[in-house]
Amino acid sequence: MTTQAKPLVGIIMGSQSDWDTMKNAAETLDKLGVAYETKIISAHRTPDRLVAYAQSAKAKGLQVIIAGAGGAAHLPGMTAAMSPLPVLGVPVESKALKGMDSLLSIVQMPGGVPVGTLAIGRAGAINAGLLAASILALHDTTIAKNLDAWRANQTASVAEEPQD
Ligand code: RP5
Repeated sequence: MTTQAKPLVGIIMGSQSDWDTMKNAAETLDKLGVAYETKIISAHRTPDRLVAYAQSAKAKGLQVIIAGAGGAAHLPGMTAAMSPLPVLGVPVESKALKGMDSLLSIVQMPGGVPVGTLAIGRAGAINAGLLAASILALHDTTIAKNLDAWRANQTASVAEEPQD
């Protein structure tokens, strides 16, 4: 998906160590037929890369940014500060504080600079992919159909009774 079509979603993360979590967003977009790109961009270690990416994201055709980071997780908020695109923040689970630090860093944005904050870890990354697709589906009938099918499949996969 990343090489065949023009990316509509940018999945960015603060470190290689975030990929285990953020690949769940990528895999979700794969299932929904949404083209994306993935980049490591650290708000603290590569600030110039962050500025360049956030300021050019819309002009190069991206429509949604998913940003994952852990600990002092400033990447989603700083991206939202510099880009008009919707930014979905994924708090990556940290070793020291289990991702509570990441969650609070991402969710407590000041009024005027929104980040749509998801759950800590894998669930948040999956839901960020689904939410990005639902935003794109407002104007893309193929993605809308894929999303409807994904949801129907999920519903059908839930058993009525538990088993041993
Ligand atoms: C954050 O620091 C990253 O998003 C990552 O979650 C955390 C730890 O990074 P590494 O020390 O593993 O590179 O900036």
